[in-house]
Amino acid sequence: ETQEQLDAFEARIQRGEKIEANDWMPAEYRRQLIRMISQHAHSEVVGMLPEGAWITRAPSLKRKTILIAKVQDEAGHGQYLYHAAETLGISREEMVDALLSGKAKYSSIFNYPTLTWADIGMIGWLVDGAAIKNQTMLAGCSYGPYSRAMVRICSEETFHHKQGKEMIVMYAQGTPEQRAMAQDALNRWWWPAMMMLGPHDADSPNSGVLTRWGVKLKSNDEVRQEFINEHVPELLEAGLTIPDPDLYQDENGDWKHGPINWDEFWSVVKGHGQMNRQRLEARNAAHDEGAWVREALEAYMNRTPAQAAD
Ligand code: BYC
Repeated sequence: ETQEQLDAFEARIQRGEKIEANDWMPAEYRRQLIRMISQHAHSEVVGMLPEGAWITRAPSLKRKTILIAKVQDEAGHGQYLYHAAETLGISREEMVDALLSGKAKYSSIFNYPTLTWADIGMIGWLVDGAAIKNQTMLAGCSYGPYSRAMVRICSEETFHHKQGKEMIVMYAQGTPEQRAMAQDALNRWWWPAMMMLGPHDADSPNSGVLTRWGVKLKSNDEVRQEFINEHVPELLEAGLTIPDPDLYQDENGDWKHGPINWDEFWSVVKGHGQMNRQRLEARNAAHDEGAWVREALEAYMNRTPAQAAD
């Protein structure tokens, strides 16, 4: 890597040009994007598990149909993102191996259990709500394939967000049992949703280079601020109580939150959350059970011309 190459690359970023798969890029830019996009893909795929667990227990055919469509969308997002990462020269097998062996990270949020049906609504409202804030920012990122993936994914996430909000607002105005179930879901998902947007800026080692190269256009704390500014008033209007006694609105209209339990966050990220073990076991089992599909595909690819003409 020469200084001229780096200067020309950074000038392109400055001009707001997209970097495409075959363009020159610093090795560190490539490494950072492979890290981020593959972790994002893994999150989509693991994210199917907490919600998938409720497909058979949905309270109506309508809710079941919506949930099946949502979980299927997450699989599509995973596919799309694995492809985006492949444009950087890593294979699908390497990425999947890293997930299945526990080497790769995926979003902390999916290591929490879904204990009641209201958790499905709360994931849509809060988790997809947080994801949209992060991903709308990433839709403007400097790497073309990732940025284009984000545009499509965000439009689908918007449906996910709306169905979750609609469900929770309805339960929050429902019977005392429904209200209690919605409040309990908020109590358990609020802080994990805050954490999923990443550590405070001062503790975010990757932010410097990602910002310099136009991958991150906003910091973790800025995205978190956008998330709470949108969601706090809406949750309060729904009649719910946010489980943060220190929450207040400052003179600029920003909602300020109390301290986040980062020990819990790092413990989950390091594999010690409530559901880390089960999530990896479920992914490994699904991979093993899908071996025959991969074998069938390979046999089909290797068919003789005579077989193909049959
Ligand atoms: N969980 O330097 P930092 C979804 C790690 S899926 C686990 O700030 P960065 C959905 C981080 O990787 C949502 N690990 O990192 C799907 C780094 O470790 P490494 C997923 C986390 O990259 C289904 C270290 O902490 N979205 O929407 O600058 C159903 C230091 O952090 C987490 C994405 O993946 C975490 N929450 O910023 C419903 C979006 N946070 O890798 C919904 C793409 C941080 O150096 N990713 N770490 O060993 C990003 O935008 C950024 O990677 C992050 C973190 C903002 C998440």
